[in-house]
Amino acid sequence: MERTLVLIKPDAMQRGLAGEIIARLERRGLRIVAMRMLHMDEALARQHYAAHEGKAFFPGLLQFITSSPIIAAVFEGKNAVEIARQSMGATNPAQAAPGTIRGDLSIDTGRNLVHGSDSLEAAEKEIRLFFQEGEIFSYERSIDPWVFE
Ligand code: D4T
Repeated sequence: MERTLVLIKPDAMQRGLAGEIIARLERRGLRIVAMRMLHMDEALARQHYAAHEGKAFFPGLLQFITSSPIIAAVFEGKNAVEIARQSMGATNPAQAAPGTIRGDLSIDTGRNLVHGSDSLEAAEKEIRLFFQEGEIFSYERSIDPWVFE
């Protein structure tokens, strides 16, 4: 079982696409184990996007990701990292396949709606930036919704 960090970026929030994006990931078979709406500050954005520091698009990326609230979520499931990224499609929406979130709903790399961790190591690091371990839910002891009293 893997966990991955998903960010519903400011453009998706402003366009009212949060529900659509969450629904697609849920329907794929991934389960929400943590979720919060927050406004990223510059310090958090710099940490999250540290790998891109120095690149030409970095200042614009920081400005964009801190421009309005986002939803941060942890999704869990078998191969969650790869499955989430596949459902999101290529970083550049022009190359994202139809049927993917970016391929169906966006047209520009800088406004590509959603973030998904790109490896298990990145997922662990990124999840820790947004959530404490105690905030991540476990369904282990949940009541089976298809067994009735
Ligand atoms: P994120 O990290 O947001 O899920 O995107 P990806 O993992 O798919 O892509 P990335 O790390 O390469 O890029 C991070 C972020 O920067 C924006 N970006 C990227 C941009 O504005 N211009 C660019 O040329 C690139 C490569 C989009 C995603």
